Amino acid sequence: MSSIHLGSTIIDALISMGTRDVVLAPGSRSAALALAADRADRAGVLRLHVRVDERVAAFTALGLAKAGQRPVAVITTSGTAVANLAPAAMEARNSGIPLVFVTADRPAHFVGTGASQTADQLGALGPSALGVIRLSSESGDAAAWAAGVHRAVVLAAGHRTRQPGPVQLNAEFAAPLVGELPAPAEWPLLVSPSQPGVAHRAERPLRTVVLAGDAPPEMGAEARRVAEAAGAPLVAEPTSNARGGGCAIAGYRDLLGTLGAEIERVVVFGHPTLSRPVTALLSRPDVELIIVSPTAAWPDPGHRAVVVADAVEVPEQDEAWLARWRAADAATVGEGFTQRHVAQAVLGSLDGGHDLVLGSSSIIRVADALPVADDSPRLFANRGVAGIDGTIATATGIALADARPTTVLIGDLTVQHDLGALVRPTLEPWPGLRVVVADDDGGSIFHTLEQGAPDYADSFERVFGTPQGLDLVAVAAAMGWRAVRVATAEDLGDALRSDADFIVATVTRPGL
Ligand SMILES: Cc1ncc(C[n+]2csc(CCOP(=O)(O)OP(=O)(O)O)c2C)c(N)n1
Ligand SMILES: [Mg+2]
Repeated sequence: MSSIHLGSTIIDALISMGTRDVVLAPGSRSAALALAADRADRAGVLRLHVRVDERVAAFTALGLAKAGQRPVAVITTSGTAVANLAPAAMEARNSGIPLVFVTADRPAHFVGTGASQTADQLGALGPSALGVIRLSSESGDAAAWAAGVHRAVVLAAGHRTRQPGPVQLNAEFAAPLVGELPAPAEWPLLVSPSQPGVAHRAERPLRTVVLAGDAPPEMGAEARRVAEAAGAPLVAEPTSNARGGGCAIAGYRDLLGTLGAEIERVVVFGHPTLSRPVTALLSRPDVELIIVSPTAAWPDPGHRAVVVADAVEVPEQDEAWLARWRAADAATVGEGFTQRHVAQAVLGSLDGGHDLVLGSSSIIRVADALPVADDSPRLFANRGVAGIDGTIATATGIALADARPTTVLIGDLTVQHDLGALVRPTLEPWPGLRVVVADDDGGSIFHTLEQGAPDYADSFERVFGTPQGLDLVAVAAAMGWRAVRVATAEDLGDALRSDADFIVATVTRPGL
């Protein structure tokens, strides 16, 4: 892929998203965009307007968008050209006019080196931009670039937010800047304007799986309802709050490698992040990907979404399709005393009247592979960026919100990231919170990742495992918690039935 491909794809995707007017202020870095826009103008699919001064170009676009009531794109070269968009951007932001500022840039590694016409131009429009979307000819492919344009246009148009305005689409072009234009391509994305309750009807009778990632309880319930109404297999991460009923498939990670090949459509609810087989599924070009999202920040890391909607109706599935998934489904907890046993015991001790907050390391993935439970607590985790910080404090907030009994189940390093949250202020109301720690003295998740390979064994413990040898029972007890340590499933069961509010389960670390 090259700069001419990037320029061509941006123009094609703008056209696919309904852009009819583009204003160009010429330069060198933006050459591929200029050539592609000129070709589209000659083909009659776009009106190209050329202005020398970027400030004039931007205000011209503002007028076109104001009267035309659809997003207009402005193309500039790199450097001070971008800053000249600011006045029109400010006006557009404050009058709600949809503009996509396509700012050509040098590859990031040139910024700050004294390279010609190069400055840090990200955020050059300051608070006027509703968002900044970044593309580079040196990373991703045409589908990824088109997906960036989709987001820019949808954000500028306010389709999902009801707040139109200016967006910066910053595109890094590496040399060579010109070349033979690839054939024009179409990049359709059906984004329904935000209309809660209006469902997209997926008409074609494709073999469908409903995929539910991290989601609030109401969205999880809707994912489960859609799967059950259609009789479709339900792949539900633990904090999807959808993981229950006859359609939920506990052992989906393994099955995606076999039956997964036959999937023709995936309907996504929430924010799936937990496993590589799911990430791979979301990147497959042969799968029709429908995203159910109430916002403009729909998840689509594989850049394959074809529909974004508030709700969806899926045609009824052939019974054999679900039956095959169910027949192959299996989930076991195995021998010994591991994170799996802890997760299963904790989940098994809680019903729908409880809340459970899961730490964002191995424990949530372990919970993801457990058998589907009949009566599950409401589940939460910080999966936005999957940090292991602030988990206990988050759980106290969740417990305070609804005054429901709340358990937080986390790894030992995750506890250490948030020791401050164990301090209970004497003058403050404190919620009913219990902490359960799966203590394997270090970060066991890294054993399952690339750095867990034998090649890195010499460095592993020091720079990934990081055992601290901390007596977490003593730490918690010093802060006034009723803390106990357990090392067997039986003792854990007893502790969960006791009034202990800080339970440290010493588990074996995989790989040791
Ligand atoms: C704030 C933050 N720092 C670092 C990381 C990287 N990280 C992810 S998991 C992990 C180790 C977690 O260890 P532990 O809580 O003991 O859980 P385990 O993997 O042993 O189950 C680290 C350091 C992160 N996600 N967030
Ligand atoms: Mg650990």
